[in-house]
Amino acid sequence: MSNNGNLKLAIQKSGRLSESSLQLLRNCNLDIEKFNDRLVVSVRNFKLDLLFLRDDDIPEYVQDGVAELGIVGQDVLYETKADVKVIKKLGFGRCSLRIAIPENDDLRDIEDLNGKRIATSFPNILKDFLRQNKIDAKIVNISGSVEAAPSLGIADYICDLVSTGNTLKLNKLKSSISVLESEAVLIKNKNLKNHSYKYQIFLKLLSRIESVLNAKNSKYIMMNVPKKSLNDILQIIPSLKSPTVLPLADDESLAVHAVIPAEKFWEIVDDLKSAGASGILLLPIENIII
Ligand code: PRT
Ligand code: ZN
Repeated sequence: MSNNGNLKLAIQKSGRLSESSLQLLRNCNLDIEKFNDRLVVSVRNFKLDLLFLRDDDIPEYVQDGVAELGIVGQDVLYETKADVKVIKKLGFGRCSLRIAIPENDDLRDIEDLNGKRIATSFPNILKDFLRQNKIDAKIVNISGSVEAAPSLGIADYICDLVSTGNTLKLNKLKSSISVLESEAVLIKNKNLKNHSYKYQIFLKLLSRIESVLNAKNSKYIMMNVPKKSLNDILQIIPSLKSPTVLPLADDESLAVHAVIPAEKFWEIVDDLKSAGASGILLLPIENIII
């Protein structure tokens, strides 16, 4: 591997996290060339190399310093028990590690897991979960197609990742207790601080990632309001900081601009209209540097 002094970030080569990981980096204005089958690609306009790996290998590679940073699901991270620092949740790759049971079965509470055989490819996480809840169940460790285990008779229940729930349905299973809520996270080697040059590159990258994530969760709202309604309108807007108020040519109205949490827009739009706001515009934001 090239030793060009660049910081190294490991991401999944091909899978559910690959596209979103690359998209996040491209939104940070990193110029990444097509990687085809290469293991390492240097970013053209930043002191960063990308390592494309199987997701299961990423936590250990970061722990051992082969890469200083990695992007991986919390499920894989906790299963490998690698000794790394979690820097940031990245808001994609969301899923839930759950106990699932046959459709016609019933699980009234967690105690009903006692004495059952549970198939999973996450034996470490499941073992910790069972221990914490003082449950005595048998873990059947399988690496793929866990959802087939109950119909094959090798387990009573399964513990697997669920996102839409379609896979469970197809296998006549239903989702039950949640073991772990997971999303992609940025992880870091614990000794990175000792390499001051690489640490500075890391801080720059982190500030870009934070600005992209902040922007993704925020929108810029603009509207016209009658002067007399200004106070009512300002009460309604869940602004990140004080809104901007500008005079308009007609002397009766004002323009109000603010940055709001994106998910609040539909909650407040009717209240804004009732309070007299008109010409409401909602715009995406590319970056927010706080
Ligand atoms: O080849 P490599 O080892 O790199 O990839 P992989 O096949 O091991 O992993 P991959 O790409 O499937 O998943 C990578 C990460 O995506 C996981 O570690 C999770 O953090 C996250 N993720 C998000 C998911 C899902 N959603 C998901 N639905 N990982 C797997 N699934 C599977 C699940 O195992 C089940 O088989 O999808 C099926 C269920 O999906 P639904 O939509 O039918 O419920
Ligand atoms: Zn994997």
